Amino acid sequence: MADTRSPIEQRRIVNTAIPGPRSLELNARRLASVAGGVSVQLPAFIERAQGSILLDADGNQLIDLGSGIAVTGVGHSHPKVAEAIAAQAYDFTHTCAMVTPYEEYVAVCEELNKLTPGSFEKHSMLVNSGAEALENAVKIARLATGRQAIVVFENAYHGRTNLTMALTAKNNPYKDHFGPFAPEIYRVAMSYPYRDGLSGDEAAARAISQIEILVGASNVAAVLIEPIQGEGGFIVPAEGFLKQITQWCAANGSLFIADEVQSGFCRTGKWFASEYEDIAPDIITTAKGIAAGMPLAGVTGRAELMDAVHPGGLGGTYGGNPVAAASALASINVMRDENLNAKALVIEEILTTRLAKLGTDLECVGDIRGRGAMIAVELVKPGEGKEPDAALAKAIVAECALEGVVTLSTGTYGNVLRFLPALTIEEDLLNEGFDVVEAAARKLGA
Ligand code: PLZ
Repeated sequence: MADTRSPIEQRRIVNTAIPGPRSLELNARRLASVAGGVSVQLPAFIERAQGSILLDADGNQLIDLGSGIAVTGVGHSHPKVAEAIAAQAYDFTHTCAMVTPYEEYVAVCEELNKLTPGSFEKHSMLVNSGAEALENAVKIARLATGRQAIVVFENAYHGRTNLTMALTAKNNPYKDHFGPFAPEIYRVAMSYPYRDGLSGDEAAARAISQIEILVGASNVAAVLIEPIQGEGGFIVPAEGFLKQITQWCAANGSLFIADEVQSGFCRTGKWFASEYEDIAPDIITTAKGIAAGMPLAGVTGRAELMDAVHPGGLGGTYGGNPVAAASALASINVMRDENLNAKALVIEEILTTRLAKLGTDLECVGDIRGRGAMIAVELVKPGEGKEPDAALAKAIVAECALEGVVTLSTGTYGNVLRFLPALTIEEDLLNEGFDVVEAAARKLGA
């Protein structure tokens, strides 16, 4: 089942304008057939991808610094993952885990229970997407505590389904005119060191006071947070903030749920970003990096919480699909065998050093933050006001695309340029990709 074609060389090639003529033809078909609400950042149609290179329909080879939004941490079509997927597809592709089970589902749950922080007994369930994991985490937390309120934070992103839209902070594009939204969701202030200047203790005291005054401690089923906010702008809360919140939860009978959908699976240089703050969430949601792009997500939590739900209360047709589960098992082995936590830290060193250098030359570099291979730069207008510069972020992303480098912007204000390369990216290729970003920033920024 091995791929007999020659591998895609890990280098950038720009043959045509990007998107090129063949991609433009395909894009015309897309516009004529795909719902307009599903938008595309860069209509370069991909035919194959390997490692950190996307090969498009016009023969261009793009350096991928986004990993499909933090998904292909092990690189595109890692041979061990591709082979595991193919082998499982020949064995069987579906039985429905609720009808007749299979070992792969159990094995992924065993890995999740083992790898997530917390030495207590854990159980897991598998679903198809990050949003679905969040939906189930909330269901479990409400049933297990007998309470209804869910506390979330400014800048949060948790998905696009009805419940998760309510959990997500930003209106446009995620929520605009899609209401009414689910009730019993309360939003409090996030620790955002660059913009609020508060210590972890101060920011936690502010959030806890809001919870106690606006919600009431005894109503809170769970406090839900991304340990590093992803779509919000790679916001790393001040040290101690998360710990204080977990302690408040423990003291008040509320659960602490960490959404590690974006930050999990070696992305930050540890298996889970929660480990940096030495916290053990009661429930953790995972997706994205877990299965190299096959749709798989998980909810992992204290066994007594996960088992509080009546048999049959959790499930879904495809949850823990065998092909996706086989991909997860192979991906997790790659993470272990190739020590991708260490690789993420090398990426952090390269990106933060180069961004810091850029920051000494350019006033638009407001803040550099993140951990591991989850690094971002917040762009601001020159001057003291830290005024977000979303147009600059957008222009840099567009300029990089023309030069064959895929980057992503993010953030509540849309002014954050984020880097999410595959953890397996070769250093030379990462540096070449960043050369392009740097040239674009120097050309367009001040
Ligand atoms: N929780 C922390 O980052 C997905 C969203 C892209 P799904 N982030 C990328 C977009 O615009 O739709 C995400 C996340 C965190 C939950 C989710 C949701 O995961 O697999 O997209 O449902």
